[in-house]
Amino acid sequence: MSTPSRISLTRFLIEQQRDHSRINSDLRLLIEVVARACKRISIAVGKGALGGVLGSAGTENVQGETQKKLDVLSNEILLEANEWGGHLAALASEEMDDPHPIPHRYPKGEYLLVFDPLDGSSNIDVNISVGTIFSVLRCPEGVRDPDERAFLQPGSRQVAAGYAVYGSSTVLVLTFGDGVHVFTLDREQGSFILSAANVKIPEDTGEFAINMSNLRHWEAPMRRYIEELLAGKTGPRGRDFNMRWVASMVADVHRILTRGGIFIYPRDLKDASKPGKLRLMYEANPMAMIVEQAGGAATTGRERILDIVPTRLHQRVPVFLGSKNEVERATAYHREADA
Ligand code: P6P
Repeated sequence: MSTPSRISLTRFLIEQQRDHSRINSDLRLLIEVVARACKRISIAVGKGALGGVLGSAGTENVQGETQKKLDVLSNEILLEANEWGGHLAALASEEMDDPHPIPHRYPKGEYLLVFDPLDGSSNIDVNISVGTIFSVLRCPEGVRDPDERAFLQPGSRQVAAGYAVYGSSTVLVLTFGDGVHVFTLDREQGSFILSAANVKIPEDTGEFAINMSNLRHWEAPMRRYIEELLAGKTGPRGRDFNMRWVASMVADVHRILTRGGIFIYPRDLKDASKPGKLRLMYEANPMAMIVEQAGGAATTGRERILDIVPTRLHQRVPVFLGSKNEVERATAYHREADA
């Protein structure tokens, strides 16, 4: 029998559970309800100005950032989708100060879900791709009412990670620690269809992604690395480089997963109290797991992101991720400077 060209997310998850024992039924349910929530978010995002959900919600999140109406809506969609299934012990989100407990009327499960419901939302009103990023951890043994401490596990303990990009197409990217798989939403059928399995990031690249306006605030090794790229053929790298910066992490990371590149949001001295802009638990960690599973690398410029033991739910870290050889070079420059 010929292999069907269209493998749905449901079939893929069943086979991961039945044939490969990679996941259990609770984790399969978790991914299915998150994928369904992403479809609902995709529909809301896709309505744009006609949906009455653009613009500011008039509130601020724990980061002190103005919340967009779609930030709040996306967060509510993910909470509602995950409360009743019995697969989670608690949830946490960029949009909520503290973890969200499972209501007493529902059973609890063994997993913790932490997410950025709508990353890049500052791009919403100008119709640039945004996305959802999520990370799955196990709830520590014996913890019945998990609080922030239950979430403070290194990224190497994630059992799954993924993101959805709401762009020209809606794409869902997943890893369970055994490769990275890409699903594209068939809008007519309403199903995510496997479009690429075991994706690999090229180890070398000619493309970098960074917000250059912060250059004067960077540390010396960071400036050295970028100035060498800008010097191109005439400089020590002996080749020209191209630059992209969408200012939606999901869009930049998806480009890198698809064709290579290095994404950098370094520590900058604009605000010395902040070690970086991006959040460890629901941006850096899930993207680092995905990138490493695709043969790339992910560091803070000094250490592997997945080794960091978190101290706070919303802590920030510098992020260097993507094509292995470029991330290793930039990291080596920082370590040399420290030495
Ligand atoms: P800047 C979006 O707000 C975000 O958290 C990431 O998605 C994105 O990579 C970064 O911030 C953009 O930051 O400083 O360029 O606006």
